[in-house]
Amino acid sequence: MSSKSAGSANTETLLRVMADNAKPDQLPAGLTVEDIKRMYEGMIAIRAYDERQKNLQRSGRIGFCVTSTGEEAVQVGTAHALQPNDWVYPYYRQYGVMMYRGVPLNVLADHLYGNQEDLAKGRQMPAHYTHKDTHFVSSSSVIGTHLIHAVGTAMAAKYRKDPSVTVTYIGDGGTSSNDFHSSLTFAGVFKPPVVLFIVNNQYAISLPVAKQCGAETLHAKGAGYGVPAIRVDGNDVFAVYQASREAYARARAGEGPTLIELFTYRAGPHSSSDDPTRYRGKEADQWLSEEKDPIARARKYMQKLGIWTEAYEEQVWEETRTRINLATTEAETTPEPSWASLFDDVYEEVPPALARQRDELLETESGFERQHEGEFPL
Ligand SMILES: Cc1ncc(C[n+]2csc(CCOP(=O)(O)OP(=O)(O)O)c2C)c(N)n1
Repeated sequence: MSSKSAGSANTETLLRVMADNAKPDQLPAGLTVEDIKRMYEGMIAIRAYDERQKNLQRSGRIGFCVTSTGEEAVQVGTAHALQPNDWVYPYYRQYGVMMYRGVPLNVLADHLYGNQEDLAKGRQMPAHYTHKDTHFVSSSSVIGTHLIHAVGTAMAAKYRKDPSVTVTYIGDGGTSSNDFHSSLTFAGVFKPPVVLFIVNNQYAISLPVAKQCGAETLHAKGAGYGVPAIRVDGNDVFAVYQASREAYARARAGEGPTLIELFTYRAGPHSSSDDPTRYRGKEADQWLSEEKDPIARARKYMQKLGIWTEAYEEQVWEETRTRINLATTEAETTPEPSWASLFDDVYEEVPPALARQRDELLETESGFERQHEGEFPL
């Protein structure tokens, strides 16, 4: 019997591609130099977006944000292997998958501000992105519920002989939810084309994973449900890609579900409302060191392949920051949704009592604006 817990790295059980310091003698399976650069740039885009979100929140220009610093490889590695018709059921920390699938930055920025262009019309909690055209399903704040929807979507695809794969993500904390149990039960029995990623970033807000789960690893949970499982170094973008690609291929070939634990670390706070210094020491800094940071590791690998220069690095950062700043500046100057839009999408024909309330509200809104004109500049 082992006394190791799901919180330890247990590195011998982790799938890795960037495992040693040797110069790679070939590119990672399935990837070209262009792919590698695209993945690297995708990780930088997430890091830069987080940097911007954090600054906007700290300066009071947006109310709330969720970042994923340190978890960029999880998002890019899993997204790179997806096909356009596949379905994504994220939780709040995987907006990078949406960015990587080509959703314009304005879509993300508009949601951050909840303005009138926000696809959720300012009604969702911030950081709960959605994008219908890329099959990025709006996440629920209630931990775990989306896993059931994901497995159901995959069951429907199997029934309709639709070749899409459904992927979903859950945190280490989320693996304790009832819905994790229900979804794994259905996945194991009906064997739909679904891939479930456990993002083991080692904390559920302040609770370390060792207090969340008594098993040695989180991927061990798959065996109990008859779902093949693998544990991957979640800061090795090429290993994440390799495991994802193989699992998606299995799903597409009718071989059923896979559970993949991605071992990583949440280097930032849980959200902008959290202060991690209250429950952990300086360990977060180590996870952004040259040895552990997923971006630094990919950079070193690219250096060894001879496909990275400082000029390239500077150019990528500068272009990325410019694009992000432009999108957030535009979002900031876009008006907020009108009060009357509260009444949209509820009834096909607004009932008379509700119509009266809407009209009263509209009068109040215009009266309020007249009274306070110029008092609330953006
Ligand atoms: C059913 C439910 N219980 C509790 C919460 C409060 N809550 C929000 S996020 C969170 C922690 C989730 O941690 P984890 O699943 O490890 O994901 P992470 O945020 O670390 O990426 C909790 C407990 C909730 N939203 N839903």
